[in-house]
Amino acid sequence: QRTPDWWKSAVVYQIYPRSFCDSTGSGMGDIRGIISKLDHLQQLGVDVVWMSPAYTSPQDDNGYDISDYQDIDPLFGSLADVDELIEGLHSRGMKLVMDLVVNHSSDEHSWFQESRDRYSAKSDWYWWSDPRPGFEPGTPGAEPTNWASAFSGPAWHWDEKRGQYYLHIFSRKQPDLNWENPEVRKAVHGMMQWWIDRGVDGFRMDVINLISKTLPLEDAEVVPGQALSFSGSYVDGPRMDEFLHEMNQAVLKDNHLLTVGEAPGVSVEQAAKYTDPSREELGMVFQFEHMGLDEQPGHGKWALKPLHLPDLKANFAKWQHGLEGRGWNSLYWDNHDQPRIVSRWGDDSPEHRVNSAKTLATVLHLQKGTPYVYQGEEIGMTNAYFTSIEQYQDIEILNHWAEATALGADPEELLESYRTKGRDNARTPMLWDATDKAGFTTGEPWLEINPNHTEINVEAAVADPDSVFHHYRKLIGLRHDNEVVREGVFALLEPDHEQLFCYTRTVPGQPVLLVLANMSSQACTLPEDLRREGAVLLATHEERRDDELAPWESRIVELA
Ligand code: TEU
Repeated sequence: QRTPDWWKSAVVYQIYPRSFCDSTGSGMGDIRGIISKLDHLQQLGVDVVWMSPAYTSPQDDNGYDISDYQDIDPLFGSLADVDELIEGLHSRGMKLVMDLVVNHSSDEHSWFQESRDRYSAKSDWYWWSDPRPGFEPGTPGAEPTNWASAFSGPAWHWDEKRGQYYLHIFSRKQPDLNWENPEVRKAVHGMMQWWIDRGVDGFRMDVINLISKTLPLEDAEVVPGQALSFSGSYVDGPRMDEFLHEMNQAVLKDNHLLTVGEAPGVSVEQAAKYTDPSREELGMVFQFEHMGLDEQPGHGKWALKPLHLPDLKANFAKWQHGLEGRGWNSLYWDNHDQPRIVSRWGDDSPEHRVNSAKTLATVLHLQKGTPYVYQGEEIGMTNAYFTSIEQYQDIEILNHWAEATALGADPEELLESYRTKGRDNARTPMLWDATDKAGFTTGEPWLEINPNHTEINVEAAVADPDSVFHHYRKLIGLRHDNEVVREGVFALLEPDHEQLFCYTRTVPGQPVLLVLANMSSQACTLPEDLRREGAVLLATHEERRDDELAPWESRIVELA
């Protein structure tokens, strides 16, 4: 029942299972909890659920460290629960996309355990290497290259049993698979086919643009003061197109699956290749350029810098134009790795939270591409505002804290960075109602529930016709019902304006759509040429002036 390119008119909802809904009282969300909330997703109008990993895992990186790709961790339920979830989604006209995490496995995967024996059949399934010549194993500098892990420390770990180092771009419990080995690629294809046969409608591919490493593995150039993680020669490597096309031909082609490759560091040019239908690689990618606009370039995510709106508008325009007629954009603000957008680039004060969440949604969803809604984004959930390191659970934060405080960093500065950009901001439990555990669990939640759930929760949002929830529902409806929203060519207006985000979408022969948005907490005069007549398809404010936008006011106008 999947037609070609069905996913180009779809809206995807991302579920982070451990924080969505707990059906057992364990304090962790689970698959039966998701099944119990399918009516909420149907009411929202989303077409696809992307479920973050629930596979067997030691949970070192919350399930992005997989020890069995073809089983479900008892924490989340069973394969039978997944079958029931697929049935529940399909019976509602929705689809399921699974997370494919194959740049690395868990070190507890049987493949890795076998590979630790250098004479085993899987000896070459991971990146093993001798110490740097002249260095004793386990001594600083003995690592084969100077690459840093994304989760602090070196990207190589010494394995006593094998007597060699192994590469781990992420945590030491996430060894990188060796994609140069055709047996590895074949095993991944087989696992994907197994899930496709089970009824899965697509894959979100975790850091897929890291699987091809430039050989030989060499030291990264050291730029004083610049972050070393992601500086190695493993982003968009030389065999990426070959590996993706091979995967496409093996399991994706003719299945009309949704495929989205998470691609940290990907350029527009490379993304145009990855998503060019004639190349038969991927349908779309998650690019990260806009996510880096509030950090000091080259200094990593914790080096904060205020967002300059013209930079954001220029980046969106670059990607809209860069993929127009060549590939296809994904559109996102939030996911389980990013802080919540209404706190990050909106205004989550009681006065402005609702309108800023709505306006942020409008300027994203009216662009060309497939929008992704992260759990809680549809009700304007905010950051967690933790005040002590003990409240955090994310390995990325905890490892950075240990490393940075040991080097003398100011703890309060670090906590401000984590409050602003930390991944746990997105991982606090979903807020279903105003009861003391927000309807998420009857037990002790694995991560603190945001105390503002008394005002911000699904029950209140669904009951309030002016809520963020109903604004998302209407935006999703506009995409389903309006060809210009799906196909219209994007054109940015007022690129240098520091409050306004305005653009048009055009399909020849159809009314032009004009998006007007004030992305600030101050009122803003509308330039003369933007005061255009036309039907208002969706607005944040009932009372509207034609010469001024109120703080966080936006509207979509079908030009007469
Ligand atoms: O994320 C990869 C990635 O680029 C992010 O981890 C990012 O580098 C980091 O979060 C900076 O904020 C994917 C998954 O989405 C993430 O949850 C995993 O931790 C990571 O890969 C390893 O699997």
